[in-house]
Amino acid sequence: MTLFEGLDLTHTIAAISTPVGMGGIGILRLSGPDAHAITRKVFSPRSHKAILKHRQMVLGDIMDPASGEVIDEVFTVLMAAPHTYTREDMTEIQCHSGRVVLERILKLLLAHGARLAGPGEFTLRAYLNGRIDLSQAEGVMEVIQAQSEAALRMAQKQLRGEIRRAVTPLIETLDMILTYMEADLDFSEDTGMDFTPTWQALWSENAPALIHDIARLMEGFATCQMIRDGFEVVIIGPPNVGKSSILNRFIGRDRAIVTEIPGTTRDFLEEGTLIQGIPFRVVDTAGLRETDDPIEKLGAVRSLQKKRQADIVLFVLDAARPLDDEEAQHLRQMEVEKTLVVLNKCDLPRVLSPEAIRPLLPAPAPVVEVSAKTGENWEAMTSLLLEKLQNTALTRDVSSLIPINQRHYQLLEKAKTALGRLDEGIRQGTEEVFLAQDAWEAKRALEAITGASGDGDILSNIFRTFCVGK
Ligand SMILES: Nc1nc2c(ncn2[C@@H]2O[C@H](COP(=O)(O)OP(=O)(O)OP(=O)(O)O)[C@@H](O)[C@H]2O)c(=O)[nH]1
Ligand SMILES: [Mg+2]
Repeated sequence: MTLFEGLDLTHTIAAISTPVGMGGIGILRLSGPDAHAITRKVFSPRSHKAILKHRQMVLGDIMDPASGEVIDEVFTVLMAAPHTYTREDMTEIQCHSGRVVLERILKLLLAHGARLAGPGEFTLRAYLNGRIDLSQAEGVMEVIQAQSEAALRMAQKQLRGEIRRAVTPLIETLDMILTYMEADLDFSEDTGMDFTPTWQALWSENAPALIHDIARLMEGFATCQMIRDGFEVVIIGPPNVGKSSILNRFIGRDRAIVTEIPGTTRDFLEEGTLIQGIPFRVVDTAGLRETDDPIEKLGAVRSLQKKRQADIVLFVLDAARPLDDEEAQHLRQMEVEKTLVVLNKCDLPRVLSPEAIRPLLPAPAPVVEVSAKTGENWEAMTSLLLEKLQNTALTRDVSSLIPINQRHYQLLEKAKTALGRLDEGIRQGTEEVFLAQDAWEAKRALEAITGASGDGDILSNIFRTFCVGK
């Protein structure tokens, strides 16, 4: 069943829009044809001269008209359609934020004819009423969920409709080609008019740019994901070198178990953190060593998988212990581009030095001494880590990046495949009806990025992640 099945999307809705809990101010919202009438039933202005009108805040009380009991002193503002978030009549009520206050006011609004809003229903209505497109509705959630300033900037672009601006010209080009294709299909038999030269000329003129633009949008996806979810730092190395201690220091609490017994961590463990305002996912892994223990073996397989996916690898060694052959082997095979060698436990008498490690590496890579225990040299290590990210999304100019998400990416891929088929079809002399089908498929996929044309499942999937009240 889809999220909004059976719900009357024209009925007036109400919801608490701020987190329910103790706080300075809590906000309730109403939207729909009866929003203003319901407000008038439960709100009485403090001054008898005050009147509720568009975008004017009025001080007064929320009062249960049945009992005359005042529930809270509030500010109320009416907003008149179509100049509102949903394009419907709306009300916002600002009360004191406490669970009981908020819930009693909500109950009162429901008792007077509103129904409880579904998740994201205010935004859904903004979309259904044509104020925003679907990619902008997704942008609302991206703004709320942004974990960093870069993610917020990207989300704001999405909210402002950048995706639509990127995709619309592509749809228009396809539309133009389709018009001539269809004319050919419709008229050529009856009238002898032949539009084939026209549409094929339009195709060869526009197809390279069209396909290139779609590919370019798709290319930005990996960077967008990185900005959204943060960079993945995977801590890897032999047992007992202090990998879990490093994770704990990164996140500032004892998340991973640390003991002096080698093989403590058996599986990987992931935690999010900000390093100088940049979001990271730090992954602690099971130690790598030759072993017969089946659990440790599985753990090591997972560690290596994580290492492959990583944006950055911290290869950790114990600075107070000489290298063994296995460790030296790891160093010789290291992927230097994304690795930082960390000599941990530098608070102890040192046996390993960066100078001894460097010649073993297949190419130059940073080697840094730290102590997860005392925090010595920690800043030097994090700066090196950030330096490793040079030329990634972090430092590159992302102002031209179009904020693509997984759903957009899949639709772009579908469009690109269909256009590839069409291009091939023309060369093979495929019948025009099939060529037109491919063009239509590409066009529909591009259109679905900004509009789901009433597809309940797609809308459900998007709005399911929203909170009630947004
Ligand atoms: N002196 C000193 N001891 C450390 C440091 N970092 C970790 N240790 C100690 O080294 C031991 C192993 O630390 P862990 O963080 O569990 O090491 P690990 O690499 O996660 O070990 P496994 O999970 O077994 O692979 C513990 O006794 C820690 O207290 C450090 O910087 N200095
Ligand atoms: Mg560990």
